Amino acid sequence: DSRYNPAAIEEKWQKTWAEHGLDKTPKDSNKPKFYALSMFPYPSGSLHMGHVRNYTITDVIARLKRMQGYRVLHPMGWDAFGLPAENAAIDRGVPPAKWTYQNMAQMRQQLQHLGLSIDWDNELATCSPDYYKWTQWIFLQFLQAGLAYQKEAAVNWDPIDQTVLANEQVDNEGRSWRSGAIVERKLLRQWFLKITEYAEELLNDLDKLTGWPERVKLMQANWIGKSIGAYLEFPIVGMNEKIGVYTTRPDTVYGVSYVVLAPEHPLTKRVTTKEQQAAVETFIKEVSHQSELERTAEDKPKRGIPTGGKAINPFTGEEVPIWIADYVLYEYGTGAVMGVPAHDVRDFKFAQAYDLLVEFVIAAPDDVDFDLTPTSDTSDTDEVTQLVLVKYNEAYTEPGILINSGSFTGMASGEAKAAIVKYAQEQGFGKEKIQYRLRDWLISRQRYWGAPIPVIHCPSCGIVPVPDEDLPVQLPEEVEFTGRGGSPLTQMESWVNVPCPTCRTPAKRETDTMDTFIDSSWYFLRFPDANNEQQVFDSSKTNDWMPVDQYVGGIEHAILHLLYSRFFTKVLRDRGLLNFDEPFQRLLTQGMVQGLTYLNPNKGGKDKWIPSSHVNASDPRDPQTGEPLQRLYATMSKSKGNGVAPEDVIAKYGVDTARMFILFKAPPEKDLEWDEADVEGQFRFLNRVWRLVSDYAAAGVCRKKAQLNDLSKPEKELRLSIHTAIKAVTEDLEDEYQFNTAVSELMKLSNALTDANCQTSPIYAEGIQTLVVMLAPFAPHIADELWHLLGNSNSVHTQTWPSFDPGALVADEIILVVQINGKKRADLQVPAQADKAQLEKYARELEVTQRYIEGKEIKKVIVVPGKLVNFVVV
Ligand code: ANZ
Ligand code: ZN
Repeated sequence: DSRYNPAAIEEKWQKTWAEHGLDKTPKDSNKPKFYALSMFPYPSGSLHMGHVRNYTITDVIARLKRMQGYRVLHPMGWDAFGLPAENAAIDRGVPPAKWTYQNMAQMRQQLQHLGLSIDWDNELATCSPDYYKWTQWIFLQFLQAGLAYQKEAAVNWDPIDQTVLANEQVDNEGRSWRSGAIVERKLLRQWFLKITEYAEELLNDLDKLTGWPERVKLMQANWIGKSIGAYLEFPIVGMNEKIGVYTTRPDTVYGVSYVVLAPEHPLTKRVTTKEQQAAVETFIKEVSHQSELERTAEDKPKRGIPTGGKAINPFTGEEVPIWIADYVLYEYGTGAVMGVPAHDVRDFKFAQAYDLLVEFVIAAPDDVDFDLTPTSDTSDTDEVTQLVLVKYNEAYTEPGILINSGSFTGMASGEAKAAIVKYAQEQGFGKEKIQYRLRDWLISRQRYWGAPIPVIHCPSCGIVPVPDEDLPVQLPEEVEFTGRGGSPLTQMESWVNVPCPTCRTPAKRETDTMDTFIDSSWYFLRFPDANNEQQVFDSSKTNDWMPVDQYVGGIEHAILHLLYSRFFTKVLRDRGLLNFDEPFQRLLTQGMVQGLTYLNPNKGGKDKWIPSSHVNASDPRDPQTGEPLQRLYATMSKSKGNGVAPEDVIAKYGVDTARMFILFKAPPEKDLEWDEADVEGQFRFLNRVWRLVSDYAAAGVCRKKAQLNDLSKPEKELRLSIHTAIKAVTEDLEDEYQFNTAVSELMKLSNALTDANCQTSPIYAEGIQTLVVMLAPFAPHIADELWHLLGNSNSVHTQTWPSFDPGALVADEIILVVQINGKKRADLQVPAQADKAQLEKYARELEVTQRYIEGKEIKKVIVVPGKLVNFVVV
């Protein structure tokens, strides 16, 4: 049977490639390196279409680069620690390790059916002791460098389950997702990594990432959030203490009408007067139930309470009230703010709600339209104030000209900022301050399924790192998962109690495990040397393969994973382990895979989504109510019931068709609408290629060499199509990975071959071969099968990517337009290489021309080579 049978050939080739070690990473080779990496998956249990798209994109690139003469590293691993495994243990009693390794086995098998050219020898799993040993070792490197520390931090505390919760585990009402208890803010000792120490470099080096999408770089820059401002001190009335505030608008300091502290600020208790004490305590308690998002959202009302205390504006000597408010965050700046309602939107709302003074000290340049000098008398400035107060009935947040600001009056904001900071510095109550929004990374998790933080708390020595030779600190296996009472590790006495490595007195292990983002912050450094038992990696190997030349993954990792990985790379570089600054040279963030989705517009909540399996596609109606449904495309998800299972598509059409469809349907960064008709379309295309090539092979492959200087017209035309296709496909894959247009070019070439009239020519043989070779990265199985049908015994994947002959791209003949006095009189096919004189001759010899010029005087002949000849006659 000579029909295209994907199931048979795909299995056969996957086996053959494995047997021949085709996907192995070349060990020693002089070829240039190329590191192609997909963001590794979480082993949830089954692959979804988003995975298939991600890995297909990376695989096409890896295969292409091999054919283009690179040695390629294309590995795969598992981001295998994390909560779902622990929840499975709590809900179903399966140990987290067992659940995780089962899922990995299942997904590995699914991946292997996708025909991805992955070198499985480098496989790694972050939950394996061979791996987390080195995660722990890296943590100790941070500790040694002074980049890991413990401090008290406000965390979400579930008083019923007695555990810390991540922000995502607290719902909008402030309740625990598990127990339903109102979550409290509690100060606990937590481990942090000092990412802030690298804030400036993480920001500046974004400029080096020329192969990253602009929007990802922008998201990172905003996350780091550098702001240049001032630190100013406000003395507290009746106390020998000051409140330090951070402000980006020191130019507004004459407009301060109150000072406001975060509820967690240590000074709140001491500045509060007796009369206010009870009210302040109640307020602080209430705020502790709110999330940061609720506290700072622009549209939420700002809530606050006066402490009764007063502070002095060091510039004016005036007393202003000290307040506490929910919109001030303890973790940012100094946790205290100077309130300037006239020029800040939040302060304005706050002042309106609590009837605080609004004093304008900045005016738009156009509103200060008369001579105003710093020495002008008070009546002038009063006048300006009047003018401004009438004009603005909301905060004026733009820079402008200072009014009502003592000796700074009349300065522009920019100049005034510098002058005010300088004055504060001279007087000893302030200085310039650069502030980053980025905070140190809280990495403690009171959870079991993560890498234990490798330190021991000794009553006499303090924090003692676990000695390198005792790593890894292994997770105990005989653990009970109840979901209550915090991490199961705290209850494992035999595990917790150990002698201090330094002084041997009884001590306790740290029971916190690390945030799983730590595991994924360095896995790409391990792949070049994944099986090293002696070292985290051999630096020479990792330096050789790194940086990753092409990283492919989801946009959801635009900030955290990518920022943490950049941070780890820089720290390990500074520890002397790496010789490069940035881990990922080029980044491709692939779009979502969307499915056809049905929605009942009359229903709300989750019920409005009607799973497509319950719907008759030709007349979509709600199966319960009979109401007609809306159709739309939305990201595939379980909750919408709009997913397409990869295994179903593969069973029906084969992997090659699925890959071709994914690549053809949309450019990789764009969302992709799953459309069965287009899948069929690609299946038909592969069938056409199959017939084209197998018919040709059956008829006998031409083995003659082409005589390029002696080609027939159809041969020349076909050769033009072949080399145009090589050029176009190569260019589409060069800078932007435009797989969709590359596939269209392959379709064009296939059509040109179908239409060609020179089947026995060596040019035709070249065309068939070129088609099969260029198809190889996209549809690897069918390409290898056809390659063998053509009589080759090696694999198509070991072929060199074709290059085009510029000579073949030159057309033989062109159409020449012949004009008389600018008017077109004829079209004429002429040799493309004809020079000016020859063109004029061809045009002149034409019968039409003869007729028009007969008996006339030719005043001028204009020849535009390649285009036209114009005779000017009178
Ligand atoms: C006075 C002022 C006047 C301010 C004005 C703004 C406009 P960025 O740019 O994000 O750094 N702020 C400072 N610390 C804060 C905290 N812990 N919680 C909430 N808000 C805080 O923002 C800096 C500005 O945010 C600071 O400048 C401060 O308000 C406020 F017309 O100071 B500003
Ligand atoms: Zn000790």
